[in-house]
Amino acid sequence: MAARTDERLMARAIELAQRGLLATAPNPCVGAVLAREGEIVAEGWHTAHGHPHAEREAIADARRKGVDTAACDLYVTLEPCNHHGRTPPCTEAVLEAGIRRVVVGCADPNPAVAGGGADFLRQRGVAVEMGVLERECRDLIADFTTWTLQKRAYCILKLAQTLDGRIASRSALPEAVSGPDSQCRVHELRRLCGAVVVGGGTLRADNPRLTCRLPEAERQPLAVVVTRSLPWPDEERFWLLMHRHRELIFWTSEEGADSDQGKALSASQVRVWPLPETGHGLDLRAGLSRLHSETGVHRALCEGGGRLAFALARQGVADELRVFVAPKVLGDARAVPSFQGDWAPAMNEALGFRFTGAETSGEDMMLTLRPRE
Ligand code: AOF
Ligand code: ZN
Repeated sequence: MAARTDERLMARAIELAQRGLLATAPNPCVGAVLAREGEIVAEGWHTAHGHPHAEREAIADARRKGVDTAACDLYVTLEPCNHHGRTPPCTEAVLEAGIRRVVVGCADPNPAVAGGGADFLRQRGVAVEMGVLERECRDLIADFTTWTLQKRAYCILKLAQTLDGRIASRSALPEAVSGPDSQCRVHELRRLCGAVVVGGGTLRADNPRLTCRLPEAERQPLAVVVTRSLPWPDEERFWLLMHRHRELIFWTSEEGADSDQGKALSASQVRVWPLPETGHGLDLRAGLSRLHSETGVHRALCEGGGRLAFALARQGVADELRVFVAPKVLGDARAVPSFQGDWAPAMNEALGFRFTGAETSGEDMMLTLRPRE
């Protein structure tokens, strides 16, 4: 099959996979298509954790439609599994369906299955091609890779900024930077994430609600506030935050946790987690690990401000950036920058990212970036 056809069909499998983004955690989202002479005849995706895998869904779709699977090529975003987990191995389903050619996006990073599926199929005479749209397929499951290999929550950093890279004016008043379409997308991101994380400064300046205001939101994310100077438990805005969220957690320093405020908070219903110091602020990776192990949160959405955004980027845990760029210029050196630090004096020392998406969002642009590999 021509390389361009393989890519077109894999692109469709990626689209299908994205439908499972919310429900599959802690499994990856996976999509599959069955094609005959380059034409899609059946489709499937992993719909939810514990449900059949994408390959089985595609094969079931083919059977429903009366399609002869033995005459089809299978395109799947992730290497078929070869292990008995919650579901039987997909490699067996492929053999039973008589499929002779399997095109795979990327290898499974799960150490329990890594490499096994493709080899198993090849040994049984199936042609397996690996690595079609590999980077896109790896990006698709970057969250899963973080959970399985690093055992921590995957961190999406959201920024809403002006053309000149400012997230707020000098007035420090809560003001919307981006338009209603972008704000709607932010609620969609909050729906996807089990926790929202903000710096103490942002909380004090904006008093954000940090809730998902979409009707389909099943539950609210828990709230994490990163601050060295903890509030007293009766400070109103923190109570408000607590009542809106399932839970409120403070990430602070050892001294913060030991302070009178820290002790008073711990004695109320608030969790206070002291994080180790790194040379670049509190150890946010440790916070994300603990979030994953103690609360089962898979994705955390960081909503600023600038100092926290920079610390995440500097510590290499800004796994995905969603930057909403509003077509506005403040032109004020005292306005708040999206990344606030004291870092690179020269361009060759800048932290590097790569663009993985750019689309319009009402009057704004939404850019998606990931760390450089
Ligand atoms: C596939 N196709 O659609 C998915 C795969 O607990 P289980 O049985 O659902 O297995 C989970 C593991 O299977 C998961 O950790 C990942 O390695 C792989 N997911 N594999 O062939 C799929 N979702
Ligand atoms: Zn499988």
